[in-house]
Amino acid sequence: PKEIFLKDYKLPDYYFETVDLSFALGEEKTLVNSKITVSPRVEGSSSPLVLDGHDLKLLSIKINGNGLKDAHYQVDSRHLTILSPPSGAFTLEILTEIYPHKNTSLEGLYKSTGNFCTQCEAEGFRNITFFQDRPDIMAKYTCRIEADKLLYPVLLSNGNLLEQGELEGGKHFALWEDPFKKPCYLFALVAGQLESRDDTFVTRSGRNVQLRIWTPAEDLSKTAHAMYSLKAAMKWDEDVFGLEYDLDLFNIVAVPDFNMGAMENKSLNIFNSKLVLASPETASDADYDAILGVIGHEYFHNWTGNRVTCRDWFQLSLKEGLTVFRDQDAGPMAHPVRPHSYIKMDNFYTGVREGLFSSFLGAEVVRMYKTLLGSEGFRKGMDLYFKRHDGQAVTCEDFFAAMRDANGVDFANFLLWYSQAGTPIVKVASSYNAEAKTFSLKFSQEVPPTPGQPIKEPMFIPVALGMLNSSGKDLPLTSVFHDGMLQSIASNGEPVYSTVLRVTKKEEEFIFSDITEKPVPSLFRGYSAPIRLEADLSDDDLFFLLAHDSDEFNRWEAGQLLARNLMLTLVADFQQNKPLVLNPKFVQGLKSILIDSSLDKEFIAKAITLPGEGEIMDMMKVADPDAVHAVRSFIRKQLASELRAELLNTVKNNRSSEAYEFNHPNMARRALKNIALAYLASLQDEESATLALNEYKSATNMTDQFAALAAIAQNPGKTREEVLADFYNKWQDNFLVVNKWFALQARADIPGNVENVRNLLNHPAFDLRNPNKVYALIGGFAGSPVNFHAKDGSGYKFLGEIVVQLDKINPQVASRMVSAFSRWRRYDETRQSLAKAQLEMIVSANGLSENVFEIASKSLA
Ligand code: B3K
Ligand code: ZN
Repeated sequence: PKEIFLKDYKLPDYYFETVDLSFALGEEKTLVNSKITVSPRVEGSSSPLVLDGHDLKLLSIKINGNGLKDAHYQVDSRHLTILSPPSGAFTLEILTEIYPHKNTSLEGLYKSTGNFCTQCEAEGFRNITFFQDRPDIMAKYTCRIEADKLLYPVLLSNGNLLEQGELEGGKHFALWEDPFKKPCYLFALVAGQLESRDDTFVTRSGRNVQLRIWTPAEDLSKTAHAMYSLKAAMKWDEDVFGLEYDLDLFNIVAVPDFNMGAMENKSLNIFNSKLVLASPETASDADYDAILGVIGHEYFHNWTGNRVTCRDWFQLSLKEGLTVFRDQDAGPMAHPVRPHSYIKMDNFYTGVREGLFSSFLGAEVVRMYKTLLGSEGFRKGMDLYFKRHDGQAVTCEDFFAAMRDANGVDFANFLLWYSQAGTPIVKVASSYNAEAKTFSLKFSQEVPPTPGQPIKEPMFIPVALGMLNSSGKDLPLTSVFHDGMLQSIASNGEPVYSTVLRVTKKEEEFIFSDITEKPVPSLFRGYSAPIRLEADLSDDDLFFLLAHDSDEFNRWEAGQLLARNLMLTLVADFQQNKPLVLNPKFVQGLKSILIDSSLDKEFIAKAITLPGEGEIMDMMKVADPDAVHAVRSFIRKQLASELRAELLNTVKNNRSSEAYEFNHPNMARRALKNIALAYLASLQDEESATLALNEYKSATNMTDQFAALAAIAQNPGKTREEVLADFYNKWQDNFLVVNKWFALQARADIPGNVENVRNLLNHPAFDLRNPNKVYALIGGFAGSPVNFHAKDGSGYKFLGEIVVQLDKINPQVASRMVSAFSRWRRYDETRQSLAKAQLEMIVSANGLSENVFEIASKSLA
């Protein structure tokens, strides 16, 4: 397989103006006719026209209506080349045959529980027909679908329905037209037995938009929250960005077999059912939240991704970073406490040439624009971006230019965020001069070398900060001395309590004046830049920030930093066989948070949650999963025993007998109660066991029921087995709930759990062909530090075998699973050689897909 580089981007030789597709859907085969009007980019040129096509059966080609002779084209399993096309514009008509019922890769056109559906991003359209499968080919589409009327009563595609009608032989057809130009990755088709929940949205200019959410009839009752989420997203985009929906119809279809979360196809979003279906009994708060977030995300793509799209796939963060930023910012649940590892399905967007960073980091880059420019400046930049680029396929530099030009600001080296890999490490040293009443902050930054980029330039880093006085209040800030100049930071003559510095050099100093007492600085408020901070703050400073910082993110982060330091110290003790002792100050710190009734409950729940094992392992020279697990379990149990009374009260005081509601106070209350319950269950005593069992039995919604089940399942034994069996019996007919049950068992830290997971592979409810089930069971297992990294290699061996098996079914899903191996060099030598052996076995497997090969071979390189 050949690697593609950004620097090799070339404009296409031919543009496509219109594309008329016609599908004859059948049980054994589907015929696809594609009629394209083609025009050369350079008038008069007649260079060969190379089309992508993956394992397609070509039936015929016509140019300007005449059949093309064999000598005038070449076809292989990847391409169709028209050797000497006419000079000037022409029409190209290609007929192919495909086999959706055999398509287990779930890319292109495939079947999910009897219905036809598509997935084309990034390069799936080439599985449907021969095409220039690249996002800078934007064309206007029509799509005619013909199918059996009884089997496929509903026929959907992008845009507006122009015509529909009956045909002979029990068939019918529908003709759709999308008035907007789009790249082929946004094409979609759905055909099947579906019903819709209908609603309308009136746009701010007074247009009625028909909204339809399609599912099998029996699931329709579970789509109310999805509809609420869609309407909230439409309203938010109007209110915040002035962006209106641009068609009269918006469809969402939920399918059970889908490789990722959802897909933003123009006016016909296709979703993994997991991110549409919810009822209080079957979906947890986390599910409700994810649905709200992802429905918003896909809807927001209509402008950031669809109307303005990516020139090539290296520009992925142009649409993903910006759209993740928008969904994080949106919605009634937006909240400043945001763990670094905001996990959502599309973060796994790997395997295809992703560019330099994940959509998550892309969102952080967009957030920096907003931090630097303020909300108004950011909005001006967005307005200019749409004004300049509507209907175009553009680059991250174009986005940058719009932000810069709209605000007339010099961003110096900000673009390095897109090209320079690696997380900058920012060190900060502070000193207070009591006589001069000045406070100095010295910043130094370093970006560690990464493969292919040994030398790094200093980055442009926005530092939002404030300073706390001895009673924990923000000190007024008036002016700062920097670069030989005293600059005012007051706003209209009034002091400010938080400001944004621009750090752009390898080393630089900022000296604040009129600081009346020695402050504790609160740096990078709101996570103002995606960096790793090493500040000269003592534990006492951190406890102080944890207790008082007005910036909720930093308040939480101070607690996490304390916990990380504590865990690392104890890990070292554990490795040296020293007895583990928990610092009483830490217990005291968490206790004061836990009992502080003035605090938001979601904040408390997050603040008393220890950093994950993966996060701690990342900070170690050689990751030691056993030590990290032992230490985290020790701290949890110790905290539970010392704060037992407070935790019990927390559970008791946060129960509610009222009907489930999806809103902040109720979700926060449940989160707090359930984390307290989990702590108590780690005590493994009679009283806590009874408590957890009672919570399980009395739960009236999935959030509480599942949290109680998880608490019980921490501890091996008879109760665990009985309750797991009970839960399965209750929910065996609901595949989404059964996946939770798989995932819970998969990630259990019970020693030797790999055997249990192996057995579950044979469970009647399991199926390797369904991505959600694989993510739950195999993905869950690969994320469990103790058993996946078992020192006897049993976990690695298990995953290695599955990856090879899975690759034959679905390469995209297999490549996600194989990425669990990618950090194998972080472990000790024994584990390294065991993991490496599995990677080598995978790479040498017969008929390996490009997806898995890319990830596995890059991991070995
Ligand atoms: N744009 C898609 C992700 C596509 C992944 C392709 N393998 C959905 C999203 O961004 O949410
Ligand atoms: Zn997206």
